[in-house]
Amino acid sequence: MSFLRRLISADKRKGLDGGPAKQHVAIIGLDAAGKTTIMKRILRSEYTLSKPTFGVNIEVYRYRTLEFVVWDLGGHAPIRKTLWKKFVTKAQVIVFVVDAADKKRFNLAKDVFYESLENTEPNAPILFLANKSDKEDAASSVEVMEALELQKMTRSDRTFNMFRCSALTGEGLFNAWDWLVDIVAKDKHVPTWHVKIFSAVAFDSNGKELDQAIFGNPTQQAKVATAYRESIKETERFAKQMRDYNEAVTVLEIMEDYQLVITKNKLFVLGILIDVNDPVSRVLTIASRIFDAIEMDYLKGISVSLEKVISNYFPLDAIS
Ligand SMILES: Nc1nc2c(ncn2[C@@H]2O[C@H](COP(=O)(O)OP(=O)(O)O)[C@@H](O)[C@H]2O)c(=O)[nH]1
Ligand SMILES: [Mg+2]
Repeated sequence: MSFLRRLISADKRKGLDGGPAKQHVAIIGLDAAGKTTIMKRILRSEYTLSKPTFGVNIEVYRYRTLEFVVWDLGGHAPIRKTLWKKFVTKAQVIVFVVDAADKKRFNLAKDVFYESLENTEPNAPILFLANKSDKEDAASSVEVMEALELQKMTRSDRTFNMFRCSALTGEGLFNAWDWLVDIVAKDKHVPTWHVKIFSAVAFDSNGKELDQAIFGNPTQQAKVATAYRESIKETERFAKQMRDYNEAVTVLEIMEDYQLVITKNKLFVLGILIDVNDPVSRVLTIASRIFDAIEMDYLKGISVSLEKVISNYFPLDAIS
């Protein structure tokens, strides 16, 4: 399932008016850690980004039953702190964002993190994001974990994890979000192994199309034909936009039924169209294998066949 849908379907409790109860996610971290950029990156996929409310230090994003409260930690007036407590106390999930390149403020980040931890619900899972991994001077996950003294966390009953990511390129971000959603949806069995690949398209890094593949019975493809064409257009657009980056990822929802995972490595850009309910992390694993295979062909001067690569290596993920 797409991460937002999974979050939504995970929340089966009813609100007072009989509708589904809100699920609250607190996104915290020092200013300039990348929180706003991350939210925009994630919600853009669903085309429903709402305008931030409240002003500079607090942003609230809503998506159906989900409420994301984004908060810059450190240096707030007492009145703000009261408001903050109200938000963080009711958050079912906490996301703590660190700028992995801002080593001078690691200590401050650690202090404000443990300070805010006191106000959180004791069982709320925590996702640590070591953001800005695209920067050359960005610390490794281990360095960030040590800086935040996360060994302390292993002594508590909390579920937590850390991912290195870049809100700029999308690298690591969607895997992290998949993890978070699985944690929130853990009462519901979500099969995470195979996905349903409807189609795939590959471009080289200059935006030249290399191959397209469509899976399944062609007579039943009318429904996906439009999504397929859309996915080619979007992948090409992404290839052009991300020309200057070696690695990049995004996820777009297409016609409500599909999601398009677009991922770029040094040489190629791949757009893979899957079911809207499928986990993005599986597709990223598949994509890295496809990159290896098509790179070999490409370098040998053999024309790329996505259909061959996907049906050979991932037969259970291709729509039959
Ligand atoms: N290089 C790089 N810059 C980033 C990344 N994420 C955010 N930024 C930049 O860092 C600055 C602060 O980001 P913002 O999202 O406003 O941080 P916030 O204060 O935590 O909401 C902006 O200039 C962003 O463009 C990233 O992953 N890589
Ligand atoms: Mg912000």
